[in-house]
Amino acid sequence: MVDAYPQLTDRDTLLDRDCTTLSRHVLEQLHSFSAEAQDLSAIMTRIALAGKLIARRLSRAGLMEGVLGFTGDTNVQGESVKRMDVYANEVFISVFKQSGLVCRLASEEMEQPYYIPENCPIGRYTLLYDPIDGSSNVDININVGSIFAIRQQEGEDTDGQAQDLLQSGRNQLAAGYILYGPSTMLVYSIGNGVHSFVLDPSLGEFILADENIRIPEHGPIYSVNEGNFWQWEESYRDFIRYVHRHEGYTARYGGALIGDFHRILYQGGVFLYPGTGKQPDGKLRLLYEASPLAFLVEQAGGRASTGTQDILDFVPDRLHARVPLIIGSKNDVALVESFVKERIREKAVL
Ligand code: P6P
Repeated sequence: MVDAYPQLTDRDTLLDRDCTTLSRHVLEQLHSFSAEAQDLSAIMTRIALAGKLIARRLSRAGLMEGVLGFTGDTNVQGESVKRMDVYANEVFISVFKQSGLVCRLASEEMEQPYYIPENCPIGRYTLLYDPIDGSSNVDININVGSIFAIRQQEGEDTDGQAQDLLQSGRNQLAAGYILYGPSTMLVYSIGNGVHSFVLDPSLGEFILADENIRIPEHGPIYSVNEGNFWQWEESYRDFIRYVHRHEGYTARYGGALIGDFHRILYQGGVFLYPGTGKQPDGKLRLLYEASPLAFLVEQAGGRASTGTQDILDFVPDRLHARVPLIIGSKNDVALVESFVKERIREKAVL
């Protein structure tokens, strides 16, 4: 019997996989070569270039003067700025200059959005990003990441205050992150599933690794800084007591949101950064941390919540708004929310 559809040999499959680069994948994802598809593919290619430049710098950081450590400045978040924060922030700006694509960049490191005037008449896209997430890990060679979201500019931004960015995360066109770990990975979604790529330094290309990643409905991991235990509302202490008393849970907390999120995306579980007495809205920023990851996790079948509301429905009142973040497997996010809602019910009857 002649096989009507000769199977691809391993070699052919491998070759096909090696040729599925990020830019090709984006176009395939959009099933079109429209102007918007080409734009998004080109933007993702620029983001990939930024990732390669940052990964290269990180891989040599311990060998070079003036790469690690602090600048001595404090950013808009009130945090001490690392030299890598500044470098990575500027890399994203530079890769989009002359791109004709991105008119504005809104970053954790910049109080106001950065405008690229030569792009603005044509480029109607805004990049929102955290150039180095987890920079406290940089000097000790533990994984860090970059987080990004792409939005379409809506209306005129006449006063440079980017008020059109103060919208729910459901207006994101695309979102993703770059994980600088033992290998450099890029994970993204343009609303058609979540896909991961591994940087092949010998090719200088991000090569497709996993398509349509689905987060388990439940997982064993809970990821939270328990050092804040007594700063939380009682409901979060209730959740921690629950996982302490029930079999099948394990704690993992790396100090960089991206590493903790990436583990949960693959293995299931929940990451939480609740509000505290000093920071009732929590520490993590909405527009370039929580919202992009919420977009991704919902695309992967998971959930992201403030404790009482979906992250993607939260409308910020300012560019650097913070939100409490509970994100991961849908059953585990729902479990945390159940403790929050129980305490709200109890208060209501008092
Ligand atoms: P803490 C890094 O500074 C970051 O913004 C996230 O990447 C990380 O999850 C969190 O802060 C860690 O904060 O208070 O536990 O050190």
